[in-house]
Amino acid sequence: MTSILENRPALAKEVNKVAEVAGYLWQKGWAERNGGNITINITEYVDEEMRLMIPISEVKPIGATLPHLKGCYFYCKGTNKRMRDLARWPMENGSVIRIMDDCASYVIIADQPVQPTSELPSHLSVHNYLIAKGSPYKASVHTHPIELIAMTHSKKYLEKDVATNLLWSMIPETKAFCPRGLGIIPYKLPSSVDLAEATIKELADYDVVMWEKHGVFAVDCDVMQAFDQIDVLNKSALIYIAAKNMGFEPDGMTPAQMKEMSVAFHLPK
Ligand code: 2HA
Ligand code: ZN
Repeated sequence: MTSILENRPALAKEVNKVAEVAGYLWQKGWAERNGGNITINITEYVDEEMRLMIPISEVKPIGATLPHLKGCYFYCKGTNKRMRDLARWPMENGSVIRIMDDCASYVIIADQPVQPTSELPSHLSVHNYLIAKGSPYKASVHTHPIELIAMTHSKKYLEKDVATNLLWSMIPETKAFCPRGLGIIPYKLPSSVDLAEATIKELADYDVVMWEKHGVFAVDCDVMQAFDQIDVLNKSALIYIAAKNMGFEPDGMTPAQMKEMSVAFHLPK
């Protein structure tokens, strides 16, 4: 069977990045069973032949009307598919979808009729928001990073920017490479409209947001950069926990050292 990735090296490169990240998520223990989802806006790689491809699914409702997605294409992880499988076989555990002109429905065009992620309405609502904003961001990643989730089981870390400042202070790189910090969203039912709406609101101020007692949702230019933002935050959480396990509360970088970082790296906060 031929793949949509054949003779499309730029598109193949983006999908292969998703597969690489899916492997990291599994190796890190952040993607148990079918946990997590990834969607990427691949519209810029679409050629005339792709636009003419006959759908391999019926027309399905998105569950939301998203006016900025007209004519857009996405690669989406499949619902109930495993990240560890996607890492090896991205086109058997994910699919390419085309948004219909009504902006409220989609069809699958390749390679196989793999039903997209259960979080499709929230992922697509986020992409709609990013396009409306004129953002260059093309990737959204949802995953279950162990130590960051553990922190959300304590009320003190759910206060605005308490976790952000703590995590930034563990190692200079975290502020440099996750410069907008970690937004916090109080617990909401997975896949719910409420959760999608709260996520979009929080993404106005943060690139990575935490769903209390569930996981993170990150956006960036590509999937690798979205992963990196989550990875540096979780690394900081691990340093914090390692210090606590050695029996002391870590000092953290001083406010002056953090300020110095912001100036040197031209950081927004
Ligand atoms: O797709 O992680 O939140 C599995 C999930 C849903
Ligand atoms: Zn989840």
